[in-house]
Amino acid sequence: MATKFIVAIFLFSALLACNVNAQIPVLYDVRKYGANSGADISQALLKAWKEAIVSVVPSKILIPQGTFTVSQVKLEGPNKAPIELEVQGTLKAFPDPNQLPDKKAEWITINYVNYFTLSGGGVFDGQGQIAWKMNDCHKNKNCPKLPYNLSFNFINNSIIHDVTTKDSKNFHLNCISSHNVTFRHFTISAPDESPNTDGIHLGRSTRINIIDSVIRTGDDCVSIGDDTKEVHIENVTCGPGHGISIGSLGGYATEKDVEGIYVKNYTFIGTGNGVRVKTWPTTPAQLSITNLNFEDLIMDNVSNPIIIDQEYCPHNLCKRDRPSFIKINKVNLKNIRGTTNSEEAVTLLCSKLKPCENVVVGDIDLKYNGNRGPVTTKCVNVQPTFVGKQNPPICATTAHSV
Ligand SMILES: *[C@@H]1O[C@H](CO)[C@@H](O)[C@H](O)[C@H]1NC(C)=O
Ligand SMILES: *[C@@H]1O[C@H](CO)[C@@H](O)[C@H](O)[C@H]1NC(C)=O
Ligand SMILES: *[C@@H]1O[C@H](CO)[C@@H](O)[C@H](O)[C@H]1NC(C)=O
Ligand SMILES: *[C@@H]1O[C@H](CO)[C@@H](O)[C@H](O)[C@H]1NC(C)=O
Ligand SMILES: *[C@@H]1O[C@H](CO)[C@@H](O)[C@H](O)[C@H]1NC(C)=O
Ligand SMILES: CC(=O)N[C@H]1CO[C@H](CO)[C@@H](O)[C@@H]1O
Repeated sequence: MATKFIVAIFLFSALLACNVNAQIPVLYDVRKYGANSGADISQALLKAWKEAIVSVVPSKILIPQGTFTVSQVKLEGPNKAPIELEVQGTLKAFPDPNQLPDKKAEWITINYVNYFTLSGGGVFDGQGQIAWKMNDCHKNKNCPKLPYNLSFNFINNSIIHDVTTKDSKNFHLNCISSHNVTFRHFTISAPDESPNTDGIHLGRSTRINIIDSVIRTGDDCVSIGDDTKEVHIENVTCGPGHGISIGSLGGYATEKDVEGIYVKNYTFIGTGNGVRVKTWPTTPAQLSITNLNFEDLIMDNVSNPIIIDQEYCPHNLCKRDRPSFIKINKVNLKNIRGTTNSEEAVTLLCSKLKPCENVVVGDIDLKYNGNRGPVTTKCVNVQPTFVGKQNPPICATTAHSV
């Protein structure tokens, strides 16, 4: 009798466990909350979200196919169970950035969630065309700040896949203070001439994966800010755009280390830079940048395929009296092929105060498709180890100037 009872309990728990795993999420369709195409669905989306985040079983919020306006929305956790936002349709921002109810906040913000999934094949259309014309930040230090398109902060164990962000008013996606987040089949598109439209900006985060994605934009495709560790970027195409940037770093004394950046099978098409590390001179920050791995990269008509610049000072708007305090250590550049349209294909310009260490450059084959030639490797305050094929030829002298 007792055995039978135990077996029954065992079966019952097994059934329950099975059920939890295979659970179909509870559906929250925004149409049930008053969303209809043409109108602003922000309130309906927020209502659906507020019900979904308190659910103790997995939930899914659905934005069906169609075109919807979202004026601005902030979706925040904490959530009690896994939560998914499935966007099948196109979400459009108001074209004029002055119409954002809160001009200082992002268009769509998702904060403080765990086990969140964004999916659905839909499009986030930031309608940036008017905002870009208002951007004069290249000549005006007090230029009005325009919001990011999407902002996902303090999110853990989350997946963003099969969605497109288009024509953002500023950076497309800002992802700060997040851990274990994967972007897959994530498409970013904005024209070449759109200013400051960085693709994905990461900061203060760990274990971020960006895979199987396409980024076309007017600024950095991916930019990595301070206190970021273990970023894996694989099978991504970037261009137009400015490539992948680590930094700029050193602007603030409170900045923390960057460590473990892996970029593999990445194609750059007509970009200003390929991979770039930039640190400001004359700054109080003392952090280090360690363990950078750039492997199997294809450069198609890129201006600066590989550049470490520890004297970064755009538009000459900085002091240059002291070298950078930032230490760059352990850099692997391996199997980088294609074409460059500037003579300086590989530039390793390190700090006199903190020379770069443990830099390995292997199997580089970059052809110059201009006519000023010859194409060169520039090394300052660094003595790289060269292995395998070297075109351009390795830097002949290691200058200790600057
Ligand atoms: C995410 O993880 C960090 C670090 O483990 C933790 O401090 C934070 O509370 C987590 N956030 C959520 C929303 O679970
Ligand atoms: C990272 O997040 C994914 C997606 O939610 C999850 O499946 C995986 O278990 C997480 N990894 C860890 C170590 O928590
Ligand atoms: C690489 O990414 C592209 C774009 O998303 C995708 O079509 C392709 O299947 C990916 N390749 C592999 C080997 O996964
Ligand atoms: C490498 O990238 C190219 C171009 O994006 C893609 O076609 C190919 O499938 C990728 N290979 C792997 C192994 O991801
Ligand atoms: C390469 O890029 C330069 C400058 O961006 C451009 O003028 C030129 O037309 C491009 N060449 C090819 C072959 O795409
Ligand atoms: C609230 C918030 O995070 N606003 C950000 C919007 O985007 C600009 C840059 O475009 C940031 O400076 C703001 O902090």
